[in-house]
Amino acid sequence: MRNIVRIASLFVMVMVLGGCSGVLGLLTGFNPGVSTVVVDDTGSKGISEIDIVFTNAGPALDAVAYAVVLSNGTSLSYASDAVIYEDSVDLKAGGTQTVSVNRELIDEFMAESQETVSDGNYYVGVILDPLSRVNDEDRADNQAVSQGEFNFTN
Ligand SMILES: [Ca+2]
Repeated sequence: MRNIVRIASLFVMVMVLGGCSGVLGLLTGFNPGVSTVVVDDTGSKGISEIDIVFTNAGPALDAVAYAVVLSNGTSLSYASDAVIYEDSVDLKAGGTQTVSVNRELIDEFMAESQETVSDGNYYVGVILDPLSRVNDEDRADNQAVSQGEFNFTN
């Protein structure tokens, strides 16, 4: 009995000290991710469509935010790369989900957010849950980047 009380108090301490969301993520196996980014750049302004495959190893998660960025390299930064599109995705338990973002959506988003980027060739990256709002036991799989660079023309 004493051991059970000890274990219970230790658990409460870990929850309080470690931050509830992180510990809950570890206990329940939440692990949304993004696996592939496929770009169609055959449009008159270069990049015309981006197909993103999201993964979700754990329980269902609703409205998980993601950002599409243009980057000069394969490592992505939500803070410093140009964000050309943002939305959220509902992820079913287990399996994968494909989302297509077309150029019209990108242009609308950039006009509204007043994001600007120079014409040029870029890697196209996707960052899932860029502000770390959802439970996730492994954040290493929350970014994916295109195979090579693609032209973006304003
Ligand atoms: Ca993850």
